[in-house]
Amino acid sequence: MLPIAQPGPMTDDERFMFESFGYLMIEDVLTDQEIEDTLEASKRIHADTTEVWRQIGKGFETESAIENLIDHPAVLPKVRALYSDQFVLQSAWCTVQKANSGSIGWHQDGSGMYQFSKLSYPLPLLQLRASYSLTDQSHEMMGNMMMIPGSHRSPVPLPEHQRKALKASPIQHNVLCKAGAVLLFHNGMWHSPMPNDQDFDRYNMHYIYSPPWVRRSDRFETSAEFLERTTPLRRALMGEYDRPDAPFGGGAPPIPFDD
Ligand SMILES: O=C(O)CCC(=O)C(=O)O
Repeated sequence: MLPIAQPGPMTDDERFMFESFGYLMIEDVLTDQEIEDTLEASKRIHADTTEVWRQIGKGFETESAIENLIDHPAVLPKVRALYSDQFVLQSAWCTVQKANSGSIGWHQDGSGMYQFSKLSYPLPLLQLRASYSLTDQSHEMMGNMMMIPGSHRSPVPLPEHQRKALKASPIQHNVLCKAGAVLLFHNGMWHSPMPNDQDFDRYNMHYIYSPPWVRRSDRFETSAEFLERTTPLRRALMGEYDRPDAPFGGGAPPIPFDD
Protein backbone atom coordinates (compact mmCIF):
# COMPACT_ATOMS: atom_id res chain seq x y z
CA MET A 1 0.00 0.00 0.00
CA LEU A 2 2.34 2.70 -1.23
CA PRO A 3 1.07 6.08 -2.44
CA ILE A 4 3.20 5.95 -5.59
CA ALA A 5 2.75 8.85 -8.01
CA GLN A 6 4.26 9.52 -11.39
CA PRO A 7 6.44 12.56 -12.18
CA GLY A 8 4.55 15.53 -13.63
CA PRO A 9 0.98 16.81 -13.41
CA MET A 10 -1.21 15.66 -10.53
CA THR A 11 -3.78 13.14 -11.70
CA ASP A 12 -7.18 12.79 -10.01
CA ASP A 13 -6.04 9.42 -8.61
CA GLU A 14 -2.90 10.97 -7.14
CA ARG A 15 -4.88 13.83 -5.64
CA PHE A 16 -7.18 11.35 -3.94
CA MET A 17 -4.17 9.44 -2.57
CA PHE A 18 -2.56 12.66 -1.34
CA GLU A 19 -5.71 13.78 0.45
CA SER A 20 -6.24 10.33 1.99
CA PHE A 21 -2.67 9.44 2.98
CA GLY A 22 -1.17 12.92 3.32
CA TYR A 23 1.74 12.15 1.05
CA LEU A 24 2.91 10.85 -2.30
CA MET A 25 6.09 9.11 -3.31
CA ILE A 26 7.63 9.79 -6.72
CA GLU A 27 10.44 7.43 -7.65
CA ASP A 28 13.39 7.96 -10.02
CA VAL A 29 12.98 11.73 -10.21
CA LEU A 30 16.65 12.66 -10.30
CA THR A 31 19.22 11.47 -12.82
CA ASP A 32 22.48 10.00 -11.54
CA GLN A 33 24.18 13.26 -12.45
CA GLU A 34 21.63 15.34 -10.54
CA ILE A 35 22.00 13.09 -7.50
CA GLU A 36 25.77 13.38 -7.60
CA ASP A 37 25.75 17.15 -8.10
CA THR A 38 23.20 17.79 -5.35
CA LEU A 39 24.96 15.42 -2.95
CA GLU A 40 28.31 17.12 -3.54
CA ALA A 41 26.64 20.51 -2.99
CA SER A 42 25.09 19.21 0.25
CA LYS A 43 28.44 17.99 1.49
CA ARG A 44 30.00 21.39 0.78
CA ILE A 45 27.21 23.11 2.71
CA HIS A 46 27.71 20.76 5.65
CA ALA A 47 31.51 20.83 5.57
CA ASP A 48 31.62 22.30 9.10
CA THR A 49 28.73 20.30 10.57
CA THR A 50 29.65 18.40 13.72
CA GLU A 51 26.13 17.59 14.98
CA VAL A 52 24.71 14.14 14.20
CA TRP A 53 21.59 15.76 12.67
CA ARG A 54 21.44 19.25 11.24
CA GLN A 55 19.53 21.21 8.64
CA ILE A 56 20.95 24.19 6.75
CA GLY A 57 18.74 26.53 4.74
CA LYS A 58 18.91 28.63 1.55
CA GLY A 59 21.62 26.53 -0.12
CA PHE A 60 20.06 27.51 -3.46
CA GLU A 61 21.65 30.95 -3.11
CA THR A 62 25.14 29.52 -3.55
CA GLU A 63 24.73 26.03 -5.04
CA SER A 64 23.27 25.71 -8.54
CA ALA A 65 22.45 22.00 -8.14
CA ILE A 66 20.22 22.89 -5.17
CA GLU A 67 18.73 25.86 -7.04
CA ASN A 68 17.82 23.62 -9.97
CA LEU A 69 15.44 21.51 -7.90
CA ILE A 70 13.29 24.49 -6.81
CA ASP A 71 11.08 24.06 -9.87
CA HIS A 72 11.75 20.47 -10.90
CA PRO A 73 9.21 19.43 -13.59
CA ALA A 74 8.50 16.12 -11.84
CA VAL A 75 7.28 17.90 -8.72
CA LEU A 76 6.29 21.51 -9.46
CA PRO A 77 3.07 20.63 -11.36
CA LYS A 78 1.82 18.81 -8.27
CA VAL A 79 2.64 21.81 -6.06
CA ARG A 80 0.78 24.03 -8.52
CA ALA A 81 -2.24 21.73 -8.41
CA LEU A 82 -2.36 21.72 -4.60
CA TYR A 83 -1.97 25.51 -4.30
CA SER A 84 -3.87 26.64 -7.42
CA ASP A 85 -0.70 28.36 -8.71
CA GLN A 86 -0.30 30.72 -5.72
CA PHE A 87 2.69 29.82 -3.53
CA VAL A 88 6.25 30.66 -2.56
CA LEU A 89 9.32 28.68 -1.58
CA GLN A 90 9.08 29.19 2.18
CA SER A 91 12.37 27.40 2.85
CA ALA A 92 14.82 24.87 1.48
CA TRP A 93 16.63 22.73 4.05
CA CYS A 94 19.56 20.45 3.42
CA THR A 95 19.48 17.84 6.15
CA VAL A 96 22.19 15.43 7.22
CA GLN A 97 21.87 12.40 9.47
CA LYS A 98 25.43 11.37 10.20
CA ALA A 99 26.69 7.81 9.78
CA ASN A 100 25.88 5.54 12.74
CA SER A 101 23.61 8.02 14.44
CA GLY A 102 19.96 8.52 15.22
CA SER A 103 17.75 11.44 16.13
CA ILE A 104 14.20 10.13 16.24
CA GLY A 105 11.71 12.90 16.89
CA TRP A 106 8.14 12.45 15.69
CA HIS A 107 6.53 15.77 14.83
CA GLN A 108 4.23 17.67 12.51
CA ASP A 109 5.69 20.52 10.51
CA GLY A 110 4.82 24.05 11.45
CA SER A 111 5.82 26.60 14.02
CA GLY A 112 6.53 25.75 17.64
CA MET A 113 5.75 29.40 18.47
CA TYR A 114 2.14 29.01 17.37
CA GLN A 115 1.16 25.55 16.22
CA PHE A 116 -0.90 25.23 13.06
CA SER A 117 -3.26 23.01 15.07
CA LYS A 118 -4.49 26.22 16.76
CA LEU A 119 -5.81 27.44 13.42
CA SER A 120 -8.38 24.83 12.51
CA TYR A 121 -9.27 21.18 12.17
CA PRO A 122 -8.46 19.57 9.80
CA LEU A 123 -5.06 21.23 9.54
CA PRO A 124 -4.77 23.47 6.49
CA LEU A 125 -2.03 22.91 3.94
CA LEU A 126 0.55 25.57 4.85
CA GLN A 127 3.88 23.82 4.31
CA LEU A 128 3.99 21.33 1.46
CA ARG A 129 7.32 19.52 1.70
CA ALA A 130 9.11 17.92 -1.26
CA SER A 131 11.92 15.79 0.18
CA TYR A 132 14.56 14.57 -2.23
CA SER A 133 16.56 11.55 -1.04
CA LEU A 134 20.16 12.10 -2.04
CA THR A 135 21.50 8.84 -0.58
CA ASP A 136 20.25 5.28 -0.77
CA GLN A 137 17.44 4.54 1.69
CA SER A 138 16.32 1.28 0.10
CA HIS A 139 16.30 -0.65 3.34
CA GLU A 140 15.53 0.29 6.91
CA MET A 141 17.95 2.07 9.27
CA MET A 142 19.40 4.23 6.53
CA GLY A 143 18.01 7.50 7.88
CA ASN A 144 14.71 6.82 6.07
CA MET A 145 11.66 8.94 6.64
CA MET A 146 9.03 7.35 8.87
CA MET A 147 5.47 8.53 8.20
CA ILE A 148 2.06 7.81 9.71
CA PRO A 149 -0.38 7.65 6.79
CA GLY A 150 -3.49 9.77 7.24
CA SER A 151 -2.18 11.37 10.44
CA HIS A 152 -2.64 14.87 8.99
CA ARG A 153 -6.35 14.29 9.57
CA SER A 154 -6.06 12.98 13.14
CA PRO A 155 -7.84 15.28 15.62
CA VAL A 156 -5.54 14.01 18.39
CA PRO A 157 -1.73 14.19 18.50
CA LEU A 158 0.65 11.25 18.50
CA PRO A 159 0.94 10.37 22.21
CA GLU A 160 3.88 12.09 23.86
CA HIS A 161 5.42 8.80 25.03
CA GLN A 162 5.80 7.66 21.38
CA ARG A 163 7.67 10.73 20.12
CA LYS A 164 11.13 9.13 20.47
CA ALA A 165 10.05 5.60 19.53
CA LEU A 166 11.37 3.67 16.55
CA LYS A 167 8.01 1.92 16.41
CA ALA A 168 5.63 4.71 17.28
CA SER A 169 2.53 3.12 15.78
CA PRO A 170 1.56 -0.15 14.06
CA ILE A 171 0.31 1.91 11.11
CA GLN A 172 3.60 3.74 10.49
CA HIS A 173 5.31 3.46 7.12
CA ASN A 174 9.10 3.30 7.04
CA VAL A 175 9.79 4.68 3.59
CA LEU A 176 12.16 2.64 1.44
CA CYS A 177 13.50 4.43 -1.59
CA LYS A 178 16.53 4.85 -3.75
CA ALA A 179 18.49 8.07 -4.06
CA GLY A 180 16.65 10.38 -6.43
CA ALA A 181 13.15 9.68 -5.10
CA VAL A 182 10.86 12.43 -3.78
CA LEU A 183 8.34 12.36 -0.95
CA LEU A 184 5.71 15.09 -1.19
CA PHE A 185 3.86 15.59 2.08
CA HIS A 186 1.39 17.70 4.05
CA ASN A 187 2.59 19.66 7.09
CA GLY A 188 0.12 17.78 9.28
CA MET A 189 1.78 14.39 8.73
CA TRP A 190 3.41 12.92 11.81
CA HIS A 191 6.92 11.94 10.70
CA SER A 192 10.45 11.35 11.92
CA PRO A 193 13.86 10.40 10.55
CA MET A 194 14.85 6.80 11.20
CA PRO A 195 18.34 6.17 12.63
CA ASN A 196 21.16 5.69 10.15
CA ASP A 197 23.30 2.67 11.00
CA GLN A 198 25.28 2.89 7.76
CA ASP A 199 28.89 4.03 7.62
CA PHE A 200 27.96 6.94 5.32
CA ASP A 201 26.05 10.14 6.06
CA ARG A 202 22.44 10.38 4.89
CA TYR A 203 21.40 13.52 3.04
CA ASN A 204 17.91 14.79 2.19
CA MET A 205 17.10 18.03 0.39
CA HIS A 206 13.76 19.48 1.44
CA TYR A 207 11.81 22.20 -0.41
CA ILE A 208 8.89 23.71 1.49
CA TYR A 209 6.15 25.47 -0.49
CA SER A 210 3.61 27.71 1.24
CA PRO A 211 0.84 30.20 0.49
CA PRO A 212 2.37 33.57 -0.50
CA TRP A 213 1.73 35.25 2.86
CA VAL A 214 3.63 32.70 4.97
CA ARG A 215 6.88 34.16 6.31
CA ARG A 216 10.10 32.64 4.96
CA SER A 217 11.81 30.45 7.54
CA ASP A 218 15.31 29.80 6.19
CA ARG A 219 16.06 33.48 5.43
CA PHE A 220 14.97 37.00 6.44
CA GLU A 221 15.33 38.06 2.82
CA THR A 222 16.61 36.43 -0.36
CA SER A 223 20.10 37.44 -1.48
CA ALA A 224 20.03 40.28 -4.03
CA GLU A 225 22.72 38.55 -6.13
CA PHE A 226 20.64 35.40 -6.34
CA LEU A 227 17.50 37.33 -7.32
CA GLU A 228 19.46 39.16 -9.98
CA ARG A 229 20.88 36.08 -11.67
CA THR A 230 18.14 33.46 -11.27
CA THR A 231 15.25 32.79 -13.66
CA PRO A 232 12.00 34.83 -13.62
CA LEU A 233 10.10 31.79 -12.34
CA ARG A 234 12.47 31.15 -9.45
CA ARG A 235 12.58 34.87 -8.64
CA ALA A 236 8.80 34.87 -8.39
CA LEU A 237 8.85 31.78 -6.16
CA MET A 238 11.03 33.68 -3.67
CA GLY A 239 8.05 35.93 -2.98
CA GLU A 240 10.13 39.12 -2.97
CA TYR A 241 7.48 41.46 -4.29
CA ASP A 242 7.98 45.02 -5.52
CA ARG A 243 5.84 46.54 -2.80
CA PRO A 244 7.22 45.13 0.45
CA ASP A 245 5.20 47.72 2.39
CA ALA A 246 1.90 46.26 1.17
CA PRO A 247 2.67 43.14 -0.81
CA PHE A 248 -0.84 41.73 -0.79
CA GLY A 249 -3.02 44.82 -0.70
CA GLY A 250 -3.29 44.89 -4.45
CA GLY A 251 -2.55 41.20 -4.99
CA ALA A 252 0.78 39.89 -6.19
CA PRO A 253 2.07 39.53 -9.74
CA PRO A 254 1.18 36.14 -11.27
CA ILE A 255 3.99 33.59 -11.25
CA PRO A 256 5.41 33.38 -14.80
CA PHE A 257 4.84 29.68 -15.47
CA ASP A 258 5.55 28.52 -19.02
CA ASP A 259 1.94 27.49 -19.58
O1 LIG B 1 15.57 14.78 6.67
C1 LIG B 1 15.29 14.55 7.83
O2 LIG B 1 16.11 14.09 8.63
C2 LIG B 1 13.90 14.83 8.35
C3 LIG B 1 13.61 16.27 8.38
C4 LIG B 1 12.31 16.59 9.04
O3 LIG B 1 11.54 15.74 9.39
C5 LIG B 1 11.96 17.97 9.23
O4 LIG B 1 12.81 18.85 9.02
O5 LIG B 1 10.80 18.26 9.58
